[in-house]
Amino acid sequence: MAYFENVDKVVYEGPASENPLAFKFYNPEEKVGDKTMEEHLRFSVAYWHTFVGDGADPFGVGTAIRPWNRYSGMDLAKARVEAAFELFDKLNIPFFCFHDVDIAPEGATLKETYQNLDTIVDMIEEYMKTSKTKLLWNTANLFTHPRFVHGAATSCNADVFAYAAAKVKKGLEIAKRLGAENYVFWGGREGYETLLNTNMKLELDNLARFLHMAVDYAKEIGFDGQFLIEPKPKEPTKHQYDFDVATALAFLQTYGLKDYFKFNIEANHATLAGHTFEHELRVARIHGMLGSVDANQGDPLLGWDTDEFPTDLYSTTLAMYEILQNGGLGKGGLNFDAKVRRGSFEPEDLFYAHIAGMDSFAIGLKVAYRLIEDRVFESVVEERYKSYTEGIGRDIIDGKADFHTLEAYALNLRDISNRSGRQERLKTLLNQYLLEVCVAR
Ligand code: XLS
Ligand code: NI
Ligand code: NI
Repeated sequence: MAYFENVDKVVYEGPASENPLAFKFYNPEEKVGDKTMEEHLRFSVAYWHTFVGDGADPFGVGTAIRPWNRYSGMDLAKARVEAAFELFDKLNIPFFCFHDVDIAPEGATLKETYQNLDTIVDMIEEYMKTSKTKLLWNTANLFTHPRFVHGAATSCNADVFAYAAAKVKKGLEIAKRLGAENYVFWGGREGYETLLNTNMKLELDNLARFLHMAVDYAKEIGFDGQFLIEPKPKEPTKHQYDFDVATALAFLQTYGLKDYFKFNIEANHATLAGHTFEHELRVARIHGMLGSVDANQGDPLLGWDTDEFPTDLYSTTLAMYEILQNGGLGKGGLNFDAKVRRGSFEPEDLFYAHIAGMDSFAIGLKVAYRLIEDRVFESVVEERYKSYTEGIGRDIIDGKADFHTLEAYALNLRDISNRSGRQERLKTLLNQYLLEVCVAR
């Protein structure tokens, strides 16, 4: 049966098209450089927002009209799988992502939960045989159920640590079965509410123990997907230990975990941490740790994780700039960890939202590619740091300078001249490139 009767397959019709259910810029087969748009962008649908989320907020109940909601329990879980693969097919989407609790309801016991999961994973596996859509990543939800009130791997309660380990063990087995490209760790409640009751050292040590066990188990079962850490500074915790890329990187290095992980960077988490999206991508990239992206955007007027579909072309362009400089995302992708607004409650809105996100990143890709091809910012950066290619600068880089030689050099300096950073000029250039791509019909 069809859940989205009013929607046909969404195809590329070009910027002049007036069909709201068509792509205007995302043309999966179109080549940008030596890769197609589909290969560059590796779009993914987030199961939780699209098939589970109902639009509830702290002040009101759900508003979403979802044809599968006439079912409940395991029937609902099965209907969601049917709806999911219908949407994947109609959007021609190459990947999807889920938490364990998104796909199957928890049972009365962990054993029963496993059985529910197995039934649905069987079904998903069957669908995947004939669908092009692959699993970008899965993860375990270690934050919703009351047992995780004090965290999971960082809980003060060892029983909870054990329970969380069992859920991740099962998650890795599912990842292996479904051929997931990655496995994600987002520590929603791995943080603290007050230092007055918190043994921070023990909690961090335990988080590292937990992740080492996960690395060992993946090796044991031969799961070769990439492990990803998804930083977020807060919410639901007051302070999350994976605050931002720099903090999580220090943690991974301290505990000998760096070689086993990369980062899954979410735009709205970056802004919650007081950074831009591109800042987090840059920090990960220069350390060789850029793994995947949760593509969404926040609302600058609201101070929480609003998970909006990405439509800010500045942001998608600067993100794609980092991704292209990284040589792509490898096993990662652009996962729409994004939800339609509470007021956008019709099933068709799920399509409009994904089309908006996909077109926005397609524009970002094209603009970023041209900027790099023309070496617009590279030549500026090269020129700006030129003093390190010769003379005293070269000596600093080559390790030939020390405080003695530098002092001797400085004492002889007559005057020091700096040059303008030209920010405003560069932003105009960025605008010009953006307009060129958008206006060229
Ligand atoms: C929540 C996170 C979550 C992760 C997966 O803010 O973004 O959705 O991506 O657990
Ligand atoms: Ni996320
Ligand atoms: Ni988030």
